[in-house]
Amino acid sequence: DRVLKFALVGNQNSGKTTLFNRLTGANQHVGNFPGVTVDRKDGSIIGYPNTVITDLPGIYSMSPYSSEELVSRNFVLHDKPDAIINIVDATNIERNLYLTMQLLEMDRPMVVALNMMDELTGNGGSINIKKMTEMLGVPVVPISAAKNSGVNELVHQALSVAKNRTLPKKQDFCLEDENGGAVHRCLHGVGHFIEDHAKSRDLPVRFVSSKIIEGDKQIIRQLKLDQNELETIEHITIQMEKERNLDRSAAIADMRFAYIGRVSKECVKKPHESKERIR
Ligand code: GDP
Ligand code: MG
Ligand code: K
Repeated sequence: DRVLKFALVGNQNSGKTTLFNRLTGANQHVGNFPGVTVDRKDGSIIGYPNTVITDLPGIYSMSPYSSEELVSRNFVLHDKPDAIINIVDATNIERNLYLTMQLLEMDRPMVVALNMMDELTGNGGSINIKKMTEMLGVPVVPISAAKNSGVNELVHQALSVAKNRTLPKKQDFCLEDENGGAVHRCLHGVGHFIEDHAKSRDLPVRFVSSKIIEGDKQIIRQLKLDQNELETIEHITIQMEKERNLDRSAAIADMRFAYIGRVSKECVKKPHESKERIR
């Protein structure tokens, strides 16, 4: 059997280390990512010697502004883990899903480990897991890494998407893009334009499109776009900024947060306010 590679990705304080320790026990080794002083931990999942899980640095975004962010996205783009395990703090869901949205764009097999469920439910909150699975297009597994609940089911789902190479179901995150779908049109326009460049370099079209619109120099360099192509993309992007009345980065972020807002509204029952708990 081939070795299945997993990447553990999440925000700081989402419980990544706690989960990694649960998954690997003593089967860990510690190192460094090449060229940067970012810690790297690898281990095999207990009971599955033909697996390697890599604990990536805690990050909020897949932008290129820190070594941690670059290490994480290069790992997903170039090392191509068989599946991503995205750990999300269920008590801080809107903030954590910002990274999830970008991971989904990377179009790799993925599961969401919804952590800290003990804390959320302990405070009277709840999450509609079926609905969230539907809206994100990947399996969502409620867990408590600290209490060791849900972890077996998480392993089961992660092995399943990795073995079957199950990609996220295509969702249109631009649904909330009012003003006549300007961001939607821009993403599709740019996507169409760079599709061949991206595919020939085995890069995910949707992720690359949003990064180019955001002006990401590393991705632009990797795609080897010529001056004419860059000018066309700039033209499409300026058009979108005018229609949306936001700058490019704000418009892309706004689109992600609008979708997150909908996921949260439809799937999450927040813990009671303390006043209500007393009553
Ligand atoms: P990391 O920064 O993502 O590596 O997060 P850690 O694993 O260090 O966890 C951050 C804090 O959250 C620690 O105090 C953990 O004990 C706590 N924690 C982790 N998982 C859970 C959980 O499932 N439930 C609760 N209530 N706390 C947790
Ligand atoms: Mg940690
Ligand atoms: K906490």
